Amino acid sequence: MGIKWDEFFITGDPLILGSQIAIALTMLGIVAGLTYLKRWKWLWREWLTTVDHKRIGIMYIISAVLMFFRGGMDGLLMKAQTSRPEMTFLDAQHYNEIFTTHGVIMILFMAMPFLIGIMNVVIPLQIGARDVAFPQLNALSFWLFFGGAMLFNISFVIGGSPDAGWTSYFPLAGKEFSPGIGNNYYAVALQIAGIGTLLSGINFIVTILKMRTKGMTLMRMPMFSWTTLITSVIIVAAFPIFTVALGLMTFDRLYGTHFFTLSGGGLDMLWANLFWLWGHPEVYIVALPAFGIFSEVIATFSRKSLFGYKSMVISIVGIALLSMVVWVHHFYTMGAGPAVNSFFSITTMMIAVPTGVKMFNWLFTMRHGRIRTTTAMMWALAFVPCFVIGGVTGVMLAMGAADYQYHNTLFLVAHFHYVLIPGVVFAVFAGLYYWWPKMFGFMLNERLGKWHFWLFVIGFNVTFMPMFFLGLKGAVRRSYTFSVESGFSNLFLVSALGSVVLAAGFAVFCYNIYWSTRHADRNIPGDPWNARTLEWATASPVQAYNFAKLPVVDRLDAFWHMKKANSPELTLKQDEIADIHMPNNSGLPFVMGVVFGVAGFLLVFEWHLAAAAAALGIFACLIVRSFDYNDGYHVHKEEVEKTEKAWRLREGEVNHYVG
Ligand code: HEM
Ligand SMILES: [Cu+2]
Repeated sequence: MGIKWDEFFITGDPLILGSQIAIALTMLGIVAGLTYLKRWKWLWREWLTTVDHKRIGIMYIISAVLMFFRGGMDGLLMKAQTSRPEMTFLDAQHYNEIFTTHGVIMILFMAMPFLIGIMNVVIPLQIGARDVAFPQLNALSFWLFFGGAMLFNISFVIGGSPDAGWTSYFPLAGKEFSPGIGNNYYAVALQIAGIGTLLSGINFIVTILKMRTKGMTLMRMPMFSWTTLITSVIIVAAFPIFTVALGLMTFDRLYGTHFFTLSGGGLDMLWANLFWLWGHPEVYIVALPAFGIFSEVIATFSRKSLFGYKSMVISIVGIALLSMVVWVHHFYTMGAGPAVNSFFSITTMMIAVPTGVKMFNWLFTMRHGRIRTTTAMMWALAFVPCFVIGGVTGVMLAMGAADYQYHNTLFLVAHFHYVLIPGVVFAVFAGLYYWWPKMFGFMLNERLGKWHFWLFVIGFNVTFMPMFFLGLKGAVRRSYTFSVESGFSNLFLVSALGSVVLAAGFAVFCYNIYWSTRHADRNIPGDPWNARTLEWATASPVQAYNFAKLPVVDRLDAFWHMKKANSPELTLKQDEIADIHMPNNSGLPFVMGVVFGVAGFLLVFEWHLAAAAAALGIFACLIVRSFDYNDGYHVHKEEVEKTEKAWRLREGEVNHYVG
């Protein structure tokens, strides 16, 4: 068993050969650069072994930017291929592989790590804590995610990419119709990354329930903390379903079982049901935190507290519950019958209600507010109309009977990009512009930010708006080409041109990071936006231990009111400073990520004995961990005092210090 050696490296395609060379050169470049700058030790000590939530968050975000680049390239390649009728730039097989990797990477390796990264950076600060509940587990989450992502990405050059769509439906995804190993990558890599996500969910639930600072009741939590809590609950509810489904898929593909293969008495639609039982909640796993980000940004830049806080919380909980009972809307055409389809039509449409409530809450927050159109706020402003288009077309798709027309057309593709790009990508950009100073101690350039914004938003609309009309005219999704006679040419061309503008917007964002890293002012206050929540009561960038003394909260938006009242809570007195206990770094999570990755790789290639041997490494790591009695270190008083003085005593700082 196992793969033949001549199939190991993908050869014969100039595009892939070019990428192989580029990847090899980049790797060499990184190794050479690190060696030349003598940064290996630094990399290991400060980053690879870190258990600091802020650094872990930053590593998530860096990975997400890279994955956005890869997923975006896939998107552009597809747009290039369909820019003209009968193009031969990509063949059918290649197109299949590209929309599959694009979908998986965008959802699981771009949207998820971006949001989990921002949660990591922000949540402990927002609730007034020194870290998450389980810092080392947090690092393990990251390295499992990263191991899974890397494993998935190498499929492109070693062994072959999965090609059965991001939904990987059976029977297509089974061994019979996809005998290559591409779909093994899907089953194994998503499993590894998924375990990481599940652990993150558990970690954030415990963190938010147990580590809030004094006085911060649940109903005094910032909205981003609420959305993170509910998202984590959905993660814990939904990801195990995916774990099981992928496990069964692995058995079907690797060990000849027949859970999903019709020929062996299995049920192919069982996969579709399990997939969407996870997959639909997954959409809310990425959308809810994004709503939380918009809530923070809109409140701050309207200089008002969030309108309808309670109804917002109720809506989030409502969306979370409903998200579990709508999954069949992804396959009305399965033939479950009118009664079943009607039930799922109604539950799906019901989601529009709490979502509408949230929309109005954001609008009412802005009403009579003194709005500041910073780049972060611009993303929130653009989100509202764009997301409404995504939502309204969603209600159209929700109607079971009508869906027989829309199903599998580009109308659907346009719909979910109108949900995911404004609902997730705009939010991530808003969040990055907003919280950047907390992460890095300087701001992203606002002028470049505006360029980034306009190019991206215009490009996005020009790319995806035509797809609605293409879909209504009958253009199907996942089709690598079309004929001149179809009459689709013009709309496809406009859409392709739009994607170039979109890409230019992303390029400006990357340039902004580069420019700001080199030139931005490093002398910025802790609270540069005049914001409302506790993360702004820290230095920019945040001190390693977050808070010298944990803040005490007596209402919602407490930091804002402390500033108004010039409250003594903002002043650190010398006698309040004490030693701060911190967890030690650990190399174990990184090692476990590597071991999981290697074992996964061997499993993908169906080298079972080797995979089993590598998996023993996981147990070895667990054993080592059980004998780890090290319980951290203390940051000494004197050092805390020095650090706090350095930022609190600066002019214009709202956080004070008295000796
Ligand atoms: C950045 C610009 C983007 C472009 C140019 C783009 C373009 C495309 C295209 C052309 C398709 C395939 C249409 C077809 O033939 O069926 C597609 C599918 C898809 N896209 Fe995007 N997309 C972008 C961003 C995103 C983002 C941000 C997400 C998610 C967060 C996303 C998720 C998906 C998914 C899940 C699919 C379905 C894949 C499948 O059929 O298995 N895309 N996209
Ligand atoms: Cu759904």
